[in-house]
Amino acid sequence: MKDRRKVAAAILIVLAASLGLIFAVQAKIANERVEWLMQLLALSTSGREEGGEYWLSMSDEELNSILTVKYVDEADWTEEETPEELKEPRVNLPSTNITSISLGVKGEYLYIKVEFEGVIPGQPPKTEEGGYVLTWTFTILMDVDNDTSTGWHGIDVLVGAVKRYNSDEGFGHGMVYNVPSIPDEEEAMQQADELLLRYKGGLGYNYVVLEVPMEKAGLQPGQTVIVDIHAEAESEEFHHYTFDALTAHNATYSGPDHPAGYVQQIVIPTG
Ligand SMILES: [Ca+2]
Ligand SMILES: [Ca+2]
Repeated sequence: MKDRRKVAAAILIVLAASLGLIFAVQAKIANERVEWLMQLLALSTSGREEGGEYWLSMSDEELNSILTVKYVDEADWTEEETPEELKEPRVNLPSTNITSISLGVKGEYLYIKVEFEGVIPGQPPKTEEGGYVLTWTFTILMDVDNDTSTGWHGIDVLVGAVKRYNSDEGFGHGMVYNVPSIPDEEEAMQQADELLLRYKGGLGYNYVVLEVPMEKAGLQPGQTVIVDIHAEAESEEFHHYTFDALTAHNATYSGPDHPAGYVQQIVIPTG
């Protein structure tokens, strides 16, 4: 009886330790995913405005005909669902509440449309603490080759958009690719390649469409890709003032633990 108790206690300790490790790794990546986004802002700022060089001049009808696959977000990261390390204030900031992700392929491009509950404001929203939101970000981490030993903690490509309210930089919308297998974020991102993506939506809209060149990203139609898709806001008071990650039943990931955190599994449409 005593031995059994000892074994049970040992198992509990191992379980607790491994859970702690998983959360520690998740917290690390979730908290340090900013460097690369800021890198996008450092790229040329010309042509980023609505109607500018990088504005996707496709009609809504044309885009809708391309976007053939939809993942509806079923979780709004309520108090119960939110991991402890992200449990800063649970407020509803509609511009960071993802409602769906739509995908489509045309020619050499993958089109990704993310929709939010509310419009992404051009001016910083006020927080419940009386301060302001500093940064709005939307992030897609991709483990393109489904191999955690390649890329930054498995991540080979990062696609996203960013608005930093306390600066006069515009709306950032781009991709970092060819990410080397280096665990340190700064080092990995410095050695990776980057480019601005054509986009539609953003500030003043409740959606963002990003046009991803498939070959550069290492993507092919029909391919399964492990992703972490989330939006968050940093305020003067909190690193994670809000946080919402896509959770869709048709994107459930069933593989082994992944260092990227809140992973889902999506299929690149065949066009
Ligand atoms: Ca949501
Ligand atoms: Ca990988």
